[in-house]
Amino acid sequence: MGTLRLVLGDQLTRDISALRGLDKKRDVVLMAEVREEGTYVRHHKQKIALILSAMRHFAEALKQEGIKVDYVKLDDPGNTGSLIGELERALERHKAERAVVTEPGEWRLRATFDAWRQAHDGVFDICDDDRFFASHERFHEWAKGRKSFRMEFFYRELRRETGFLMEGDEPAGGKWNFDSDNRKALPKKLAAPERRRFAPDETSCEVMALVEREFSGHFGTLDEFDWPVTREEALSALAHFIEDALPLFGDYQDAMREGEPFLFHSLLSTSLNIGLLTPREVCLAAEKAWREVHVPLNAVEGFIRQILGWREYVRGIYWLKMPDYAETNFLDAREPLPDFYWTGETKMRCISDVVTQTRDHAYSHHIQRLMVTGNFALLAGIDPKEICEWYLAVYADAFDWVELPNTHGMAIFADGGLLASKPYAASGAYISRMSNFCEGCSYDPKARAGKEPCPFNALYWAFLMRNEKKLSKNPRLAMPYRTLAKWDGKRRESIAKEAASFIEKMKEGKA
Ligand code: FAD
Ligand code: DLZ
Ligand code: SF4
Repeated sequence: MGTLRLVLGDQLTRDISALRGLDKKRDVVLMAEVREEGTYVRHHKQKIALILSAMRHFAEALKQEGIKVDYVKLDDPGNTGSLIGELERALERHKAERAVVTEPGEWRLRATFDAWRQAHDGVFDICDDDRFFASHERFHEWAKGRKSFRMEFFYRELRRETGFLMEGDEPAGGKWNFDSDNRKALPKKLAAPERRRFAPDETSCEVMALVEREFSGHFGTLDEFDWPVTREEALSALAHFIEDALPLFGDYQDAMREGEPFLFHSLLSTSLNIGLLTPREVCLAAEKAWREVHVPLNAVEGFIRQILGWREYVRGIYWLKMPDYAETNFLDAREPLPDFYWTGETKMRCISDVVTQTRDHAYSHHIQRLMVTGNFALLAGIDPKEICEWYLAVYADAFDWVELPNTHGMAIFADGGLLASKPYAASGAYISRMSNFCEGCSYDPKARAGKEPCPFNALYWAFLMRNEKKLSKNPRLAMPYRTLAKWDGKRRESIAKEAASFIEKMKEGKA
């Protein structure tokens, strides 16, 4: 036979580099469901179901084109449980001399594949994953010689290179960034659009039963599973977002409302990350909505920046800095992850709401991840490894290349400011301003008489005090440190005590 072409569960793009030049008569595509990929962290059940169902649909679509596909199911007898094990078995089964794969998105698997390739000279090619706007080389070239990296500057270069939202050499609307328009609080009466659901078909139902059986101890429920699992469904989700949610995406990008996980967000990260959609077509669709249908520029720019800017930038940082990146712990955070990250059982309404929806949907939007669970982990000093593993496990869109920089760098500042210019630390006042969580909470962000004070407040000031040496010179934290400078020793001591007592309660499972 010709070449064995291995396609991984997050590479479900017809034009993926490993499938280019495929010879239908001689080549075989290998796809394998393996236990190791489902358990290297204990992924949310919906993430495993999403990947396995999407893999099965993708394999079927290739077969419909007349391509030979060797598909190994999770419960096939003889399944070795690992991708390398299945690659070796398939090479033997097909008497193939050469195999090819597109570079895996995670460093862990890339290292495993590299090691196998070195041990098997000339057998295995690993080709670039060119579904991104910037190659590894492009990011390296940008990063070379820079002391600090900032997304905004990288994003502007990519805007110029791709021409997205450009008018000649100038950014559309005369500004690169419309963030200042994008921090509105959500009006009480404004309803979020109803989301298009993709009810599980026969394949998804089969896979969900398999997941319940084989991964029963994993976090999350499957009851609300409705992710797009085919390219057609993903395209329909994209069209729905552009029409119904994009116009207000910018205005309410940072808003949160209890019991409403999605608001005006796109829910496209799973489809993008597993390859059902390409970033280019998503950005093109958004830009078209601005040019042709006059969707506001602040919405379209805000959305394109997430994909062309943040998504490319975090991937660049990941491949530039791994594997050392994951080992840093700039703030020397050592506290264990509290149980309520799994159970949602805490009096803190904001956290219990976000954890509950994460359990039910394997989703929460960016500000919930950053300013609720991320902010709490930062303030409480949760160990980077533990909190990163949590984020990797609980979201359907989680892959190390995007989860790690967002958590380790952006949310908990464990990289000391390589990725973000300041820690995203905030007291209860921020959550109160951007959500309605506090209205139904037994704590009070304003610490009025008769109610327990919001733990985020003491934790916030204690965080600043604890890390004064490392953070007080940061110009973006000048204001809170000026406030702290006015406090006498007694006040400092009392806040530090309040925060320490909360952390103790948290460790005893009483928070
Ligand atoms: P929208 O708000 O509609 O945004 C549109 C798209 O922009 C997303 O689909 C996504 O592809 C991209 N995007 C937005 N923000 C980011 C970002 N900061 N980094 C990279 N891409 C971005 N995103 C993941 O895809 N996987 C993760 O594992 C992940 N982990 C995160 C962990 C933390 C602590 C934080 C703060 C953020 C994380 N993000 C992650 C980024 C972001 O929260 C999600 O991409 C977003 O919530 C997905 O929902 P959406 O598709 O509705 O996004
Ligand atoms: C996430 C995942 C899961 C749960 N299962 C599989 C699988 O059975 N087979 C497979 O090829 N890929 C799976 N994946 C996706 C891989 O974990 C992903 O390709 C790597 O993490 C690299 O990004
Ligand atoms: Fe969260 Fe504090 Fe508001 Fe309660 S009062 S919801 S703990 S921010």
